[in-house]
Amino acid sequence: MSITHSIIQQDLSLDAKTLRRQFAHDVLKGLSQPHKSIPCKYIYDERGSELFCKIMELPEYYLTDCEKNSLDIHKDVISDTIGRGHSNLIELGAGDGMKTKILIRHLLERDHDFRYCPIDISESAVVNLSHCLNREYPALEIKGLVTDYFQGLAWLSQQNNSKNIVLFLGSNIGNFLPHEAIDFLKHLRESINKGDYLLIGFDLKKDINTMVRAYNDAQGITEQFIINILSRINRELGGEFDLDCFRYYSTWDALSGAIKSYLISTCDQKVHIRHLKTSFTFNHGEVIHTESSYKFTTDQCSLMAEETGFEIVENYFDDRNYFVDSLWIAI
Ligand code: AVI
Repeated sequence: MSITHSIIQQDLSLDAKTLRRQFAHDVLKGLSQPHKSIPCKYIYDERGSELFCKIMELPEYYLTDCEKNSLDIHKDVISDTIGRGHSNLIELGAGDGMKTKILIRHLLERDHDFRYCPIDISESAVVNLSHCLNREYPALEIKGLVTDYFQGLAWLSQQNNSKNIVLFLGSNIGNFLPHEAIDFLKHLRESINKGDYLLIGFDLKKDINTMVRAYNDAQGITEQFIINILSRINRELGGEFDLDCFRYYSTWDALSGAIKSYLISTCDQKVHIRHLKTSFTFNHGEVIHTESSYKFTTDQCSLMAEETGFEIVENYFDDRNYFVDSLWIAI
């Protein structure tokens, strides 16, 4: 069997300079608004991706265990449904790919004919995952892409040769604003063909304390993860943030149905960011919104599928009904 293990598609990978320019632009825009914010995608540099891997192992962060449990229980029916013909198994926001390994192992054991295409903004995530899978499954064809979701979709639209099975796991969809999630899913639908599949993970609404605890772990790893965004600004944009002058705060927003995470200034301060040639003023108690993690009902998931050109094939729940991996078909 031929082995392909190519990691980066140069033509679509965003180069470091472009990424840095976008980062500078988005930070300037976000911190210049009356309600300051920084897009959460910038949390994921090498350190942020490492910290996220630690979060996924925390006892409080139930999402990962629930999704692994759901994939494990339903892997037979998932693999039977997607069928055996040659396919591209494309993962958006692959991260460390640990959940996906459950499916990959199962498909390989069942002699499915597929290649695995992890797409992630973090180069280290794609490189490490590709090396790790290549070591464990030398016969697995892997084509990794270092790019953001939207460039990833542009690449996806060119993959017409085989059936596409797109994985968007981990409730990554929950980090979009509701209207952005709809636009993204419509765009995704336009990038694939009728009959292609999307396996998408949603964290479901549940007991409030359980959800809040998942973002307020006892070891403070989530705090380090979120505050890393300020270290990244210091490192890459010449920022002068004193990390001790901000504290992490996250809470359940019942109206929007999301855990909202913030960094709160603990004093009156002015912070200069050299590459932006700008200083930003923070009053004591002023917040920077850093992340929203939306939670869903199964009715909301059905509406999203309907609105974006998909039909639900089946919902795969974990043992506790905390999480659902929903298999959608493009119609
Ligand atoms: C990646 N994403 C789905 C995570 C979430 O739950 O919103 C990121 C995260 N933030 C804090 N903990 C985990």
